[in-house]
Amino acid sequence: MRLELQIRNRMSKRRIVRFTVKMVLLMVFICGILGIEARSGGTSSDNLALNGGFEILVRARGSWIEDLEPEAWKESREGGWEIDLTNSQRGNNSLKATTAWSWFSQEIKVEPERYYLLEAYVRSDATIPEKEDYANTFLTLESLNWRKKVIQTDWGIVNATSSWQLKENLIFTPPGTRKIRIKLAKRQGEGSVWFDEVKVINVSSGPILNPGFEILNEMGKPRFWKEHPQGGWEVSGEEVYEGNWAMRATQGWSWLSQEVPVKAKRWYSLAVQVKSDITLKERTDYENTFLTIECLDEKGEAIKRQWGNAFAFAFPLWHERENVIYTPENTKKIRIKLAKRLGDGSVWFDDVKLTERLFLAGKLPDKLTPLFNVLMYSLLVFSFVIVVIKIRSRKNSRRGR
Ligand SMILES: [Ca+2]
Ligand SMILES: [Ca+2]
Repeated sequence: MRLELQIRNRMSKRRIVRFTVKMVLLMVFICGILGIEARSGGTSSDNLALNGGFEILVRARGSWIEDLEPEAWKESREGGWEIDLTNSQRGNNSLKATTAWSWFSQEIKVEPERYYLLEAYVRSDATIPEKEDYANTFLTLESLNWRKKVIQTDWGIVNATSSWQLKENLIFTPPGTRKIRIKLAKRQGEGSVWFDEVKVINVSSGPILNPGFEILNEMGKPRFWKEHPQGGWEVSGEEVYEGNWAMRATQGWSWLSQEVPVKAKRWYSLAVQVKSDITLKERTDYENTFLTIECLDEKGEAIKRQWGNAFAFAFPLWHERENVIYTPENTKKIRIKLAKRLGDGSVWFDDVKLTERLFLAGKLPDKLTPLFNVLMYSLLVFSFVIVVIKIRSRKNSRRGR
């Protein structure tokens, strides 16, 4: 009898262990799925293009001889493309185009309504000395929908010169975009064009480009932002909310602006991290900061404006200030305009966010995350309770014997 009990006891313990292991595995599985979900939603500075340096070569399909071609790329029928093993910007190889309007292409999965930047190093011997801006090269991007139909073409015509230079094409993918197709080509002229180090980068997680002022140009100014001629804007490396850089305004009514494509008849919220060293004077309505929003029509004319006067405090902590606007009919874009308004001193800006405030649009991952968390914790608690109940019932049944 005692032996039987011991065996039963051992078996029930095994069952509990098995059950717990199963639950843990399930949790790990769910966490894995969630992790992937969270990552796919964010911005990435990674190169989305494969084999952008043309270093990986494979045997060409259907070729009689051992003809090599760069992996992941497709050559159009017009041909005229060669791998150049003697001349490269980086690595061993570059790609040489000898025939005009013959494409070398690659398709990449992307998200709609995002900014993508195509960068490539180009050089050419197809220049005409008397013409300075002789556009001989295509860095074209086509946006494709789910039927692989081209819904937008951004030609990206650039001028390659005799030395390697970085050229780019920035695009905003229209709604319905599933993929973009990179298309490299020589455009015109006698001679060849070389390509190397092709990159495609997602440059915004939301609608604003360079929202934290982290990408600077050769002049040390934040890319994609336009500075008013009155100036007074500085890149600040000391006072920073996030990352390496913030922007400091010293001149009142001098705008730092960016235009963003938006939808009509929607609510939008502009939220910016600010701080200031302007000290309070006797006036009570001493608003030192502008977070202005303008709604622009098709012609780029401002059809509505919300000044967004705000007060940035003069103590050493960053805080968020917000301005909200409803876009009228015919709105195509919003122009964000940041500025210092009044007072002696500076206002600092960082982490500019524009969000649409309608249902869950554009906020889905944020809204879903807590739901998944609740789901996961309840599963954990549930499995724990089950284990406890099982142990108790075993004990009770043993006592009953
Ligand atoms: Ca290369
Ligand atoms: Ca920053």
